[in-house]
Formats: sequence, C-alpha cells, structure tokens
Amino acid sequence: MPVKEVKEGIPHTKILDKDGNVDEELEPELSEEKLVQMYKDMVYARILDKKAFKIQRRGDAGTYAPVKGEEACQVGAAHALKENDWFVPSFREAAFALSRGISPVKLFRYFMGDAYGNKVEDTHNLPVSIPIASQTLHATGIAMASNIKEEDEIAITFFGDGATSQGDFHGALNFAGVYNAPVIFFNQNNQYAISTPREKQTASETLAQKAKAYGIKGIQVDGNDVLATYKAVKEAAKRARRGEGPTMIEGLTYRLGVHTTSDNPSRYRTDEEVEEWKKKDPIKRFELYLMDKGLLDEEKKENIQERIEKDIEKHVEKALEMDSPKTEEMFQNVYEEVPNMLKKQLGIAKEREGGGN
Ligand SMILES: Cc1ncc(C[n+]2csc(CCOP(=O)(O)OP(=O)(O)O)c2C)c(N)n1
Repeated sequence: MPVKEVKEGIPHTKILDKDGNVDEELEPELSEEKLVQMYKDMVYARILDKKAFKIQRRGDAGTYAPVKGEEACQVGAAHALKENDWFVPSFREAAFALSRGISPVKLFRYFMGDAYGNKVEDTHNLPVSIPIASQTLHATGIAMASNIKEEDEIAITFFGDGATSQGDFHGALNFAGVYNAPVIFFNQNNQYAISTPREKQTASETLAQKAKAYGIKGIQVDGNDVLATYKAVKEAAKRARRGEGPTMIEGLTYRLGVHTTSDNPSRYRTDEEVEEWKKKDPIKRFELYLMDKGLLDEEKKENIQERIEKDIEKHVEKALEMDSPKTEEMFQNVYEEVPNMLKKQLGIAKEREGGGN
C-alpha cells in the first residue's frame, strides 16, 4: 500500500533514510550514550515482543499487542520527554513504557491478567486503555489541569490510525485546541486498524490534517526514523511548555507483526507488502547509522542482544513466580462503593472457589 508521505501544508520530518543515511542539517544533537541507549530500548522492545508471544502461546498469559515495527515512534518520543511528563497510553506502547523505566515484570503481569500490572504507582504513567481513543480525552484533561495548576508538566498520548475515526479523539482535540492544553497527540499510523486498512478507515488524505480543524498544529514524521520522532516530540514539547498549545504528530509506520496474539494478518494483507516495509525497519536503519558513527559493530550488537535476552528471562521468571490475583481484585477499583449487583457476583465467584463469602 503506498503511503502518501508529503502533503501540502503538513510539515514532514525525515532524518534517517532506510539505509541509515542521515540528513545532517536536521540531525539532533544527542550524546553517544543516549544514542546507544535509544538503540538498546528499541531492541529490548523487539525481544520482549517475541518473548510475550511465546508465553502467550504456551498458555501463561493472555492477549498481547506487539510493538514490532513501531519502536522508533515510541522510543524517540520517550527520550524527548521529562520524567514528570504524563504518559497516557493505549495498548501497544510497551517500547515507550520500557524506555520510561516501567518494569517488564509489570508489563508481563498485566497481560497475565493481574491488575498489579496496570497499577498506577507514584508516577505519571497511566494504565493501558483498551477502549479505542478514550485515553486521548484523559491526556487532554491532564494537560488542562497542568495549565490550571501552572505546572511545567505536559502529557503525551498514543493512538492508532483507527482511533482518529472515533468520537473521543475529536472531543479530545477540540478541547485541547480551545483550552490550549500542553498535550502531544502521537498517532502511530501503522496502516491498519486490525484488518481495516488505512484508506478504508478514513477519506482524509493525511491523519495529521485532522488536527488543523481544531486549530492544532499537525505534522507528519517518518515513524520508522527514531531521530525524526525524537526531534518532532522534542519540538512539540517545547511548544507546549512555552504555552503554544497542543501538537498532533502522525508517525508513518507499519505494524510488522500481528495486531494481537489472536490475529492472523495473512488474511488481509500480502507478504509482498510486509516485505516492502521490512526494508524500512526502524531498528535496522538505526543500526546502520550507529555503525557508521562507530558506536556499534556486530560484536557489540550480539552482546546487547544476549544481555537483553537474559534480562527479559529474569523478569519473566519473576512475573511467573508472583501469586495469582485474588478473585475480589476483579471487583475493586471500579466503583468507590461496590454496587449490590457486583457484591452478589463476588459472592457467587467465591462460592465457586469453595471459599464461601
Ligand atoms: C471503542 C472500541 N471499539 C472497538 C474496539 C476493538 N478494537 C481493539 S483494537 C481495534 C483497532 C484499533 O486500531 P488502531 O486505532 O489503528 O490501533 P492499532 O491497534 O493499529 O494500534 C479495535 C477496533 C475497542 N477496543 N474499543
């Protein structure tokens, strides 16, 4: 499927091409240490995806939505923000979460069905949000609150191409525009909403232009180019902190893997299409760039992979060792006062467990 990359009136940022060549005029100034860390974060997410798949297939976990192919969108964004900025995810943001320091144990526990995995601790990381586009409203609300409280914190929220057809997305952009909220709407346009291709999802020529209708700056970036996503988010964050309001970034990318562990993409897209996108793999091009800079070679690459594999293994073991969630946890944290209907259901569930209530 051809991707319309450059549209009149919609700025488009691309810094690294698929062969790792860099546009030196646009190249952000990043320390060697930071560049290597960004690479490690991308590889970490890719390996974690594979592991998540394995443990789902052997029955140790439920549905998982892989990041594969979209690592540059998330890792670039994570490195461009401050620790106290708010992360408001959908369900495909393991790479951002890991770059942000969220423990892999929590990620694994979440998709093992344990509420602990989604627990908001003393951080500015919100839980996974499954209802499409609902989180965009939360991000706008948080950013509006930040304005009212005169804080420096901004919010970033992630969502897919399909989410831009949902009412919540439009409500979120409208309020963000009117209230000049310091929020970044990061659209991961991975070309599909499960089996629905981008062109059947919306007749809009680009997704970024939807922002314009709400008086918001809308830009496109090559979402497989981690330097471009970093730069775009960094600039959007600066604008937001200067009081210049929200930005919507459309990252043009591709979901190289399945929608979730219960999907079979061969039913709705061709191998040729996937092969074309593999040539634009965000990790491969960043590797070439780092090698060219003398920051990576085959040996270092292998060492990094090995270390990450071991680290992930350790976290999986830890996640598997944890106690199963208790039945009553299913009924907690939704209502301040549990309604009678749910109290009754909890009673039935406990009885079935043989524990009575
Ligand atoms: C309100 C709502 N409707 C339907 C679904 C079922 N559903 C889960 S993922 C998905 C597609 C989302 O596509 P997109 O927004 O492009 O994000 P992607 O999964 O590609 O990252 C749908 C329809 C849902 N989770 N929430």
